[in-house]
Amino acid sequence: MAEHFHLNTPLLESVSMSKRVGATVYLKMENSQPSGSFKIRGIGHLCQQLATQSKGVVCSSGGNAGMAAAYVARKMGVPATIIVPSSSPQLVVQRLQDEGATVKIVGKVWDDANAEALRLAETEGLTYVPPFDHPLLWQGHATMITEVAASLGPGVKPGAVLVSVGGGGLLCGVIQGLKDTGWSDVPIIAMETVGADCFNAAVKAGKVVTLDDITSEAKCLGAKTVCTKAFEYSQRSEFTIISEIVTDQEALQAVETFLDEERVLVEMACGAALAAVYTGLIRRLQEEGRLPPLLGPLLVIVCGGSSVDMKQLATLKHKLQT
Ligand code: PLV
Repeated sequence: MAEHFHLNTPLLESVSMSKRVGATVYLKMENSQPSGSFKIRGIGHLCQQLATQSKGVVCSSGGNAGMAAAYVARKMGVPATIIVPSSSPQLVVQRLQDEGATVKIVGKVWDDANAEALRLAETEGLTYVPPFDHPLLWQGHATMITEVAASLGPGVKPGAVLVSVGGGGLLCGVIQGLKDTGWSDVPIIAMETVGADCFNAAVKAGKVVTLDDITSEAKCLGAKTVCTKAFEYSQRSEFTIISEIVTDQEALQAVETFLDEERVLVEMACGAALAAVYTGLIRRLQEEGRLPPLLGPLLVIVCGGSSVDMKQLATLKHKLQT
């Protein structure tokens, strides 16, 4: 990739997480990207390929894809329209507007907002920026794994990779990156919250399924249907993808513990992955023989997220206590 919008993010060793897991834990700090999440990698790459001559981009988002699209569009001098569902907190709308985007609130969940984005692309001739389902996004996201390989140096390979799954774009990008690096045999733990678990539902059903509704507060994991590519990967024997779910309470608790111990605030979409460490799930998977003993470090993708501040954290805590 020539010029790009994303940064080479730090790879930090977490002493407290390593203690919990019983193996070295490395954190890929995607929260420190411009726009606050890994999304900038894929969306930056996609926009460079598809939007240089564009009269405007339109992106449907739970928040973070929109933040990335708005940032990239501003840098490219192209107008951005971001469609978010009513479930996205007000602070997301504000942050998108601060990025210079036009924001429209349409429908209750991301799928509704996406229908409107597709309609606008068609009727207004805008360039459609999908949040998770496009090969250019996966190619862009894959750079995070090649960066990890460069940071770890020759001879060091992760024992497993921990990611969150919304629509599956991050998962597809990580797999693409593992393939690019010659690490296809590294198991992946794919985390979702109960009520935003379209990948887990597809894996269980043996086919892509559409959830009736999104009931989780991890709204940025809230796609009702996982992208086909992510499901296909789960069916292929050359990859080990372990799909697991945590409760909203566990994801939120993970956000708080991460803030306390690592001094970084992320949103619940990211907390879902972190919860695999804090709830002891990783150890449990090893004890059950579902995850091999970690022969290398555990790589945690800290996907980040801008849909959080101290007020939103307090709101979520209150909501999930009752
Ligand atoms: N969020 C998408 C989809 O929302 C969005 O529009 O921003 N972690 C964070 C912080 C995220 O924002 C997302 C996706 C994910 C993880 C999951 O990534 P995915 O969708 O590529 O699996 C509905």
